[in-house]
Amino acid sequence: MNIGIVGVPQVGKSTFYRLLTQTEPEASKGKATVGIARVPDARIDYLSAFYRPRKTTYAKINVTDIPGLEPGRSGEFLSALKDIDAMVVVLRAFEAQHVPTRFEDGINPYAELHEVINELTITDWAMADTRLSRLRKGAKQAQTAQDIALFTRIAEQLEQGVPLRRQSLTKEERLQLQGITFYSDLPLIVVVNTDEEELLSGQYPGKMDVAAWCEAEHAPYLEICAQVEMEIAELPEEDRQAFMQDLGITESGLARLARAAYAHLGLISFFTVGEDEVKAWTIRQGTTAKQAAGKIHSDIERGFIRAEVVSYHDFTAYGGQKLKEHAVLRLEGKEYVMQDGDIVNFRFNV
Ligand SMILES: Nc1nc2c(ncn2[C@@H]2O[C@H](COP(=O)(O)OP(=O)(O)O)[C@@H](O)[C@H]2O)c(=O)[nH]1
Ligand SMILES: [Mg+2]
Repeated sequence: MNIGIVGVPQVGKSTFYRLLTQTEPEASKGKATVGIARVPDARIDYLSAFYRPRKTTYAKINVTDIPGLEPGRSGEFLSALKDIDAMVVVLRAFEAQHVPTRFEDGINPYAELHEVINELTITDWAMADTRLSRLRKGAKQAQTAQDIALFTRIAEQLEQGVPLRRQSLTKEERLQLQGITFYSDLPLIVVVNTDEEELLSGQYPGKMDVAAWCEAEHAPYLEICAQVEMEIAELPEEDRQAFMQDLGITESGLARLARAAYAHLGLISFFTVGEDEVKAWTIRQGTTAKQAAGKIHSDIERGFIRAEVVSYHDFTAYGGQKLKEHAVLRLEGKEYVMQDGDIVNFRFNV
């Protein structure tokens, strides 16, 4: 999974990137940085403690940090986002003397949100417009005429500030657009970067508006105190818990973001286990056993015989012991629809 961090300048995007990847971004120098976030998963922790494998592999999310969006340059910055599945919009709610506010009357995360949506929409409009002029110069084939009609309509609406996400398109039109990235069409996850006080009070200016917007747009909404969590992450393991408790943080920002992203994008995990490796695999909801086998290796998909499946829940209920006797180890065929938390061994023959 690839996610891009977007927002206006100086809102904590790079701080959030640091928190997710535990590495330094270069985005402040005007460049994009891609890093890897390891998705925390208590189920993998358990399975790894059980099998004591040589290798434990958590699911990964590729995170890209880019410079803050600004009129005239957003397109250039956004073009660094490749094959993005979702955008994380970071909004500033934190108060800090040393960081100048974008608005005269102080912080305004709701206004920032609109700025970001506008920049994404304008960038798409410019792209659609460029494409349109190219199409108009091109040969007058039937396909071109269709494309011109579609792009004209899309561009008009983008120009009026309607993100592609909110434009009504038929299935056929969607197919016509396949392979073209429209930033205003990508799933959004909104992260409000709060300070400690706001985290404790659960309040910040404009919260009602931001939350209502997210609900209307079906965008996951998270409040995260990036700076403080970053500082906590740097503490020795044994001190972290106490600090998190004081702030009422029960789950890390990364864990919450990962959960929101998986749910929003319809993704689930299955696990393969053994003495060599315990590993989490990410698939779409509705993936069949045979397709899941293909994630591991095309040979396993081609030679698929059966999948031996036990749910994580059943596995832990019996402490991983005598699963056959307890009749929780199932043999499933190629059409079996994989469930979140399935522990699988694929039987295959090539
Ligand atoms: N007090 C406070 N400062 C923050 C927080 N998040 C970021 N900052 C500061 O805000 C400035 C901009 O942060 P940065 O992550 O570089 O923002 P970016 O421009 O969006 O990437 C830096 O000086 C950070 O230390 C926060 O949660 N609280
Ligand atoms: Mg930055």
